[in-house]
Parts: sequence; C-alpha cells; structure tokens
Amino acid sequence: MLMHKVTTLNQFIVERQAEIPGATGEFSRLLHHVGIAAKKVHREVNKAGLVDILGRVGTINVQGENQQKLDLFADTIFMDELRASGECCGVATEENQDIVVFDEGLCRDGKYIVCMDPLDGSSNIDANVSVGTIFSIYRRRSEVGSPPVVEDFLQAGTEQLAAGYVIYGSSTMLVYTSGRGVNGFTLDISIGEFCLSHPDVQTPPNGRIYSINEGNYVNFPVGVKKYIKYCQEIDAAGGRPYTSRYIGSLVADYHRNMLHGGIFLYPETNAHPVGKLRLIYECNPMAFIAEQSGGVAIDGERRVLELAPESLHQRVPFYIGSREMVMKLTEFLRFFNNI
Ligand code: AHM
Ligand code: MG
Repeated sequence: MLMHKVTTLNQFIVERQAEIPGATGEFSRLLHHVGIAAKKVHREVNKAGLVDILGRVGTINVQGENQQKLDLFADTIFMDELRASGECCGVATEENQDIVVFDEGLCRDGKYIVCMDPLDGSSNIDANVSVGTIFSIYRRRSEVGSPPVVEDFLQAGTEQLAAGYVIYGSSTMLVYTSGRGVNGFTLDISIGEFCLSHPDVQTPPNGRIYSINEGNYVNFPVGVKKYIKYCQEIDAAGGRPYTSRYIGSLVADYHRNMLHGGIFLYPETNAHPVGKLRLIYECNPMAFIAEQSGGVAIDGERRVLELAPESLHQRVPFYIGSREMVMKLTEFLRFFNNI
C-alpha cells in the first residue's frame, strides 16, 4: 500500500523553529505541550456524553457566567501541561479572575506567558455542538526569574509570538500561526497525532457568509443593522443575498468562514454594551490568525491587534473575516457612526 508522508505538529514546530526570531527549543517545547493538552481535552469532550461531566458545575466564573464542568476540566488540563512544559511562567484564562503564576521549579525561569480561553462556546456542549480552545503566547516583559506581573499579559496583540485555536468538531483540528502564515493540523486518532492537513491557509478575500446573533438586532449600532440589510439584499450582479450561518461558538463560526469566506460580527448590545468577546484571549489570537491568513479583524474603528489592553477580561466589539467584507462593513460603520 502506498503511504503518504505526513507531517506531525511536533515535526512541523521543530522545522519552523528556526524561522521565529530569537526562538529556541523552549518555544517548541511550549507548543508541544499545547498539543498534548489539546489531545487530552479532545478525549474529554468526546466522552462527554458517556460520563457525568456534562452540565453546570454550579460556580460562576469571573465574567458572571455559569461554568460548565468541561470548562474546568479544560482549564486544569491546559494549566497542568503549560506548567509541565517548564517554559511558561504564568497564564491568564477566562476562568480565573487574576493571572496564575507558576513559581515552581523550571517555570520560574520560563520566558513565556500564555493567555487562553480553555473551552470557548462551552454552553453548546450539551447539544453536541463544536467547542474550541483559543490560545496566545507572548514573551514576558518582566525580568526572567521574578514572578510575572499583570503587565506581561496586557501587551498589544501585535506582540504575540504565536496564537491559535483548537476546534473540537466533527474532527479535532489545531490551527496556529507564529507569524509566518497559518497552518492547520487534524488529529488522527489512530496514531494520536495532529497531522498537517491545511498548510498555509489563505482565507478568500471575499465571501458570502455572514455570522451574527441576529436575535440582538434591535440593539445593534445603526451601521451594523444597515450592513446586515445589505447582506440580505439582492444585488444586480447576483452576488447577494449572502448566507447566514451562526453556531454561537466563535472558533467554529470563525473556522468555517476562514475556509469558505465570510464575516463574523459581535457588536455592542444591551446585554454587552462594550461587546461580549474578550480582547486578550479571544479576539487577539483570532485576529492574529485572521491577518496571517489574509483576513482582517477590527473593533469597529481600529485594528484589534493594535488595541492597548487595559484589563485581563476586557471585552471589545469584534468584526473579523474576509478582507473585502470587513472593508464593506467599515464603510457602513463610518457612514452611520453616531446615529
Ligand atoms: P464563552 O466564552 O462564555 O463560551 O462565550 C463566548 C461565546 C463565543 O464562542 C460565541 O461567539 C459567543 O459567545 C456567542 O454569544 P451569543 O450566545 O450571545 O450569541
Ligand atoms: Mg470564551
């Protein structure tokens, strides 16, 4: 039988290491452990229907949202793996109010910090809908050997060394960038490895999918309402109406749009007056991926990656996707600004 050569995530990381300025084996080791944690979460997500780990655990996370049991599993699993890497001196996650400092053993001298949402979209789990992990890696600013400080985690998205997401879907994929394009790896469960399946992902410059929770329509800024109507209109050239697709799981909604061409929108609403999605561990990593695949991510006015984070759990309006679609949205937002 003819066997195709597969490139595993670990091989790929090591081969690419030389391309990252100043990177050493330490950085590769860190990514390797992200891959291990992703496989462990995959295992838990896939048996979620079989054992009693579904449902709310009964506590409320720092955002005031109910924590699902798998959120906590994923948080613990990623935290343990990042600690085990010995390269990470601290993390900020959706589940923890403050930064978590790893001050034992090798970790103290770790050069990197990680911001992450260990299990995004977890309210979807009990309906067997795709969920994801989102992560972002920075070089710490504070002195190596001292405990990391919150300022290490409040760097602009432009400073990210690497970012990515894992989608636990019909198959599990890990998609990441270290600033040299975007590559996607699909978990081959028969060998327990992420294998390169989507090399150098390019998002179509234009698309036909718009993704937004339209139930919030009455609260949207006028520019967003007008843009939605634009998406729904028939255009003489036959390019519209566009298709509406919304799962309510950022990673899955973004991943589909990245591959097929589309735009994802989460504007300000009554319930979330400054937007719902969190800048440092949801928007920045996705924005880095988007830009590296040829797309765009803005908060309505500015490039997301250039925003200066003020707090760990800061939320922002978020518009991300194919370049021409985001540019068209920008025209509407500018024109109807302040109405
Ligand atoms: P979470 O971090 O609590 O899971 O919330 C984030 C999720 C995103 O995955 C998704 O884009 C959004 O919330 C959906 O929100 P809504 O249900 O308001 O449409
Ligand atoms: Mg989330």
